[in-house]
Amino acid sequence: ELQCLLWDVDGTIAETERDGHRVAFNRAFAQAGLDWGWDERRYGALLHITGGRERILADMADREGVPRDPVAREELALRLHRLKNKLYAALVDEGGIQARPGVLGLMREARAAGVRQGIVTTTSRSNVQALLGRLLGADWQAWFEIVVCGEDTQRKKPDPEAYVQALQALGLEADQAVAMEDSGPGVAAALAAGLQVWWRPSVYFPVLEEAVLASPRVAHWADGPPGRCRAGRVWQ
Ligand code: XBP
Ligand code: MG
Repeated sequence: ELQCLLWDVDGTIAETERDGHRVAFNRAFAQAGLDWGWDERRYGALLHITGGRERILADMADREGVPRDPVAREELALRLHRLKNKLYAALVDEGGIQARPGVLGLMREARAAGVRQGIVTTTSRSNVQALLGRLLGADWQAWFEIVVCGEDTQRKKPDPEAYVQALQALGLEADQAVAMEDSGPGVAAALAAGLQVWWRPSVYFPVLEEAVLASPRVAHWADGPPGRCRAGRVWQ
């Protein structure tokens, strides 16, 4: 019996990547005096590396003129990532990012029906705070029993660790929760943890591999969510 919604953040709750994180990364590079830039195509390719700091490091591997010393490289990536997150929060505060259609409605329906909810993301906690504070208000944490962020796990999606941690914290079996996801790595993480998935295509993940979509545990979120919340349960 499904009784819990586990929400991915980026790409699922809002289209944060192209006009949010990507723009903030580029602003951070510019503010740091680097002539680096990620256009939409490059960023789309880099999104398969989850985690902003990890993404910067992966990009550095293909660049000239970056520190050769691995420690110096790590430090630069960390500094750029912190700056990016600050700039991302400012962008969100300006109202630049909206919730995707149907998201707030489903969250409200779940809350009213007594369906448990959690956040499971590879994004930094500060970015979750900025976005959900803006979309749901200052008491956004009251909507979710658990909030698993990038800082909370050893391994980011597609590793199932974040979902496994969420299930443990909630005291649920895998077949009692459904993950709302958009990305290939996100869907892979949820499936590897044994969950049902409601997959929602996003700007950078308009399609997934045929084999993934054919899984009986994946339902497609088209015009609206493929199920409803009623009487403490998720029906699909
Ligand atoms: C999200 C990510 C994050 C964001 C940026 O993946 O991979 O890295 O792109 O946030 P998912 P940070 O939606 O699958 O959780 O810079 O805080 O990592
Ligand atoms: Mg996502």
